[in-house]
Amino acid sequence: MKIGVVCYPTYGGSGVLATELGLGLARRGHEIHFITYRRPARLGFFHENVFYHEVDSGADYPLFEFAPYETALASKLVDVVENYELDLLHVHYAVPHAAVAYMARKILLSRGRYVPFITTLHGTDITLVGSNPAFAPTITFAINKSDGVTAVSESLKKDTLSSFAICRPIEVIYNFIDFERFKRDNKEHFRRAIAPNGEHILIHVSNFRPVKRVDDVIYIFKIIHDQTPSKLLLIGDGPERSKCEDLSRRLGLTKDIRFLGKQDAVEELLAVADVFLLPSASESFGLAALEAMACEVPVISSNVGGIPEVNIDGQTGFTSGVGMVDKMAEDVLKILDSEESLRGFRERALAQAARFDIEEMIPKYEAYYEEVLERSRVQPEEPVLDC
Ligand code: GMT
Repeated sequence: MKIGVVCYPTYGGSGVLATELGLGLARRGHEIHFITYRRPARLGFFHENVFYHEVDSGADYPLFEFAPYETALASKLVDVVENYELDLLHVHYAVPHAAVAYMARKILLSRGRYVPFITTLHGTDITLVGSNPAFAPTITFAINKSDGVTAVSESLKKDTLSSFAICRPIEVIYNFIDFERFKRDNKEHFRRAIAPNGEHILIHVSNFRPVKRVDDVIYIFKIIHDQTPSKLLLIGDGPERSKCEDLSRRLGLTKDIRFLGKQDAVEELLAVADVFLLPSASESFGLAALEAMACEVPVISSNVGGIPEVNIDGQTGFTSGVGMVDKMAEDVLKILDSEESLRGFRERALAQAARFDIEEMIPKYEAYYEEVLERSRVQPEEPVLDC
């Protein structure tokens, strides 16, 4: 198949997932065209069957206080579909990509070609952004008009159905993990550099948005640090970072918390960690937790959204209500209680991560693409809605 992939190219989970999916599909012989405004973070090298088309929204024209990205993206989609004869568009993150794909499909149809599009819902496009009245009518319409819709967890599917008037089926295809990359390689030299006296290593990875509650990570760490020698690695960057740096200074923890910023080889740091912290206020799946589990790192998380579908309470780590930092700290200490306890959690985390192997999930996307293509071959026009 020839597939156009639209995503945010930043470090967010949806862009990571979209890029890994595209690369995985390319390895299986499909021709993949990424179409976005900047090269996706994980698309650093030459890959056979992979193309990248940059969207220029004409931002330098003085009239445009807000560059018309959607218009430029729709035009680029039309151009790429026509010139590379794409079969299908797969857009990740509903806002604004689903509406843009709808527009592109209309334009292409007016030029004699029906190209179906699939929308993958990732999380904040539904839970935080999509239900905002500024976007809701457009997003509801574009989801309903998609030729196929997937959600990354059962919880996100449920949230979508309860927040919007959706009158079409949603397929759940979970986030996945590439075990070639995410595995517990021996990085003893890193461990010695970070924790020279054998301290425990806690880790958090995110884009430092308020929804991630990185300040809770620091409060949890403070409780643990008061009881056992430990270090905290904070990976990623975003709007809350300086507030968190300030908090760690106020709590007297600067020596033992390292803000490492954005890192490409996250797996190398996960490989030396003992516990991963993810106390988010909202999380449709928690790809970062899955990456940790694949590296045999147990997870302490909140119990919101799709997290309990990934992190099994008492097995692969523990889950708690949002903001329950005392309980989360207690749970970390339970895991770290003995070598044997830690080993058990590590083994179960890895076994659970194996359920989300990329090799199992990519065929699910392929099968879904086939299904959508077949439907649009039989009926090459907009889906007729029963609502
Ligand atoms: O919050 C992020 O890390 C970024 C965000 C995004 O949409 O780019 O991630 C969402 O999509 C990921 C991939 O499907 C999910 O694993 C994350 O749980 C989800 N984030 C939230 O729901 C807050």
